Amino acid sequence: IMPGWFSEISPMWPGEAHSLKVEKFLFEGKSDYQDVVVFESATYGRVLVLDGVIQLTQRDECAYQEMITHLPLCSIPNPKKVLVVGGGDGGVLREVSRHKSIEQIDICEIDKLVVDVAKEFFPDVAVGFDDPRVNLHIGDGVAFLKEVPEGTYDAIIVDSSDPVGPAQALFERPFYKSLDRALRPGGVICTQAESLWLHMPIIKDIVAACRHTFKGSINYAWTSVPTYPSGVIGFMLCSTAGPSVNFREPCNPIEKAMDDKPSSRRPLKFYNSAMHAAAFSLPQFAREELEHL
Ligand code: AAT
Repeated sequence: IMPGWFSEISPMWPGEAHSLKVEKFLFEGKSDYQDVVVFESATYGRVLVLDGVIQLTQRDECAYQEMITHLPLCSIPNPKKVLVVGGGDGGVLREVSRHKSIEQIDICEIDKLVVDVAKEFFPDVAVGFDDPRVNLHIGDGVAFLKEVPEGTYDAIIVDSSDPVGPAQALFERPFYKSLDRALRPGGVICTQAESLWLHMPIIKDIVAACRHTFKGSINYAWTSVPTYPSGVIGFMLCSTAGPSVNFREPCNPIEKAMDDKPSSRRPLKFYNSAMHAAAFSLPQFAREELEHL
């Protein structure tokens, strides 16, 4: 490990570690769930790290937060009620609130320290909490979903950390079942679904579990996020039984979906309809491994 640099080391990506030069450590704390660190990097702005794993940087958070949100919300007409699981930094909330059809945004984040740290160190991300449609619940997403009445949400976005630690249950079959139950017919989920370069066995498990659970369409999408392991991240998009959803051709394009009222939110930096369509093109090795699951 080089002095003055942060290296992201984990058994989830053995033999490699992306490193960022540290200008200054801004926060180091420990919650009931995880170690929380914020540092100022030389080239990616401020960085949020949980249990040694990068969750976001100021420079590239736009790619992940915009894609994980607008891929599902632009794929259904008139989304009104949305649930976010994880996402305690507020970035996904910021993106959901761009949609003018939205009436209610619930969020269930396990770790209050993530919310507090985001509000202090990442105001451009935590701005998502300022929307009056947002209801924050601090608790485990698995327990929260058990209490949700059947058919409540149009879309559920699972912005979760990797399947080691508090997020492990968010990658298991009973949790997918509870998502399916919580959605209205034709409702959609979008979950953080790891890297094609590193996690093919995990991705195969996710796809198989979703095929088993969701009776609508099942699609894997991916995009580029330079500070995530291997520089890419994927998303699992599924719809329930009911009105069919074609994720590849968004029926609710972002230009029409977005609020046209003047707003303090920054404009989109990453997502557009061409990026949406492109996200579903998979490299040959992935196509071969995923198509017959
Ligand atoms: N938008 C930033 C990216 C994230 S954040 C993941 C969030 O999920 C964290 O705030 C974490 O505290 C929360 N979380 C973990 N487990 C649970 C749970 N069981 N219930 C509710 N919230 C939970 C993801 C970055 C992906 C990194 C890829 N390597």
